[in-house]
Amino acid sequence: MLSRRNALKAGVVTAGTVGGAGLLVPALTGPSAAAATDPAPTTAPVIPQFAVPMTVPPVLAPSSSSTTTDYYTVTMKKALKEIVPGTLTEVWTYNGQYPGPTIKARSGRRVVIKQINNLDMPTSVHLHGAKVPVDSDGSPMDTIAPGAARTYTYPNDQAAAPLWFHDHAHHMESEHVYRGLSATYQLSDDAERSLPLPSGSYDVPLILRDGRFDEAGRLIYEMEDFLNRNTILVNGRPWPYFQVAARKYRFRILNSTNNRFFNLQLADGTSFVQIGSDGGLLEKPYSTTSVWLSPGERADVVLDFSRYAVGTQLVLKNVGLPGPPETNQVMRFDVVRTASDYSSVPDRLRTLPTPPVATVNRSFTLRMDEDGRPGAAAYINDQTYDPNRIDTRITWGSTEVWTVTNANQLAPHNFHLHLVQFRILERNGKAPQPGEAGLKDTVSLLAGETVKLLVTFNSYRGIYLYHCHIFDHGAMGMMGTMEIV
Ligand SMILES: [Cu+2]
Repeated sequence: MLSRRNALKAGVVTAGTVGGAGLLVPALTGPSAAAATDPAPTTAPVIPQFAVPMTVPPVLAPSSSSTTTDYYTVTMKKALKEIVPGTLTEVWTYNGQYPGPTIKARSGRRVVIKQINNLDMPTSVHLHGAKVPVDSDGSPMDTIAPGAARTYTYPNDQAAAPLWFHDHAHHMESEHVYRGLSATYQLSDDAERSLPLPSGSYDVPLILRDGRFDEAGRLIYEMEDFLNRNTILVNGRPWPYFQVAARKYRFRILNSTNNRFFNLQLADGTSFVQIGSDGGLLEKPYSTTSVWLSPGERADVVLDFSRYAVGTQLVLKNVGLPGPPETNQVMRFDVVRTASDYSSVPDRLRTLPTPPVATVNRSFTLRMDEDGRPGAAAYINDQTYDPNRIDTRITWGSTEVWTVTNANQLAPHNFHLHLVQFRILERNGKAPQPGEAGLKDTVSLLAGETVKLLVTFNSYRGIYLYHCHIFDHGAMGMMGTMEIV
């Protein structure tokens, strides 16, 4: 992680130049300092850290079920939620909940979701990480008009994985997700359920995001505003505390931000065990002191609190990245009781299939204007997104090596493919770290980095997207289309 951290430290000085808007806005030094010195009408409220309990999004019950399928109905609508203590924030929600309700699905069992759009903007629902037919992929131009509804069908023909559904309406997804259209979709299978991992109330999602609020509690949205988004939310609550027992927990961590990288570490520097990533469990558990998550990436970790005395308070930190200093803290675990623990982390979690040999090589170069020019754009292979253009034609059944390079000097990117889970063959010419050696759908790319991905296209045909999952960069053009024929 050292080289990545150093690379990002180099970015600290200049990150404000990315996209231009950041140039005009000095980084905040703290909520109180901002309130005292910032004459702008959007002064930040002072939100105490570790003052509110973390909550867990409710699991949505199906409206009906058949022998093969669970049917759900979800209504997208605005709601008022207390996020900044003492104020109400208007958020855009799935079913009035923020973050949205969790859908629990099982491999081999279909989920059908009727999405009703009661917002005043078009929306599109994308199930990130899922293998789905093109008409249920929620592509940017395939939107649900205000007042209309649409039914998405998810076959769940893939192994257990921590999926995520969020808005993907073209040029609007960045703001829509920021305003709340985001929820987790936990796909499990029998192999995963047979493992003795922590379960039930010891299996907890941690949905991370940032935000910028004004004193009235309103969420302020501006493009490329990450230097001013000084509030970290976990499951929709600012820097919460979470009361835990002195035993093992499984945490399913999702970076649901528009534009913030996390390098998560425990304040005491101790290690924890990463057991999974985007596409489900790793083959083997991996003991580490940090987890790196770019926007859209997931990490499944087991944290053993039995080594701490009751009464211990342990902060989860975000270390060494550009941003307001408040974003260096994420949440706090408070060890409040003992508990029995029959869970364990097996040495072998899963066996991944041996991928086919690749027969096609392609290269993708990610680059954005980072000199602060007005109207800055972002490109893949020197082209901005055009939904009417097919950028990459793929023969169904083929396995390909995609070499993806971030050609920027400063700006970080990442790379997400719809439809598929891939393997990372190399990062900067070397084997990937154990935490990204499993199945992935999103890969981090700091300035100058190159990854080689092994991708097999053997499921659905049609036109799908690949793009930078920093939503602002996608909206600036860093998206492309692939047609599998
Ligand atoms: Cu990007």
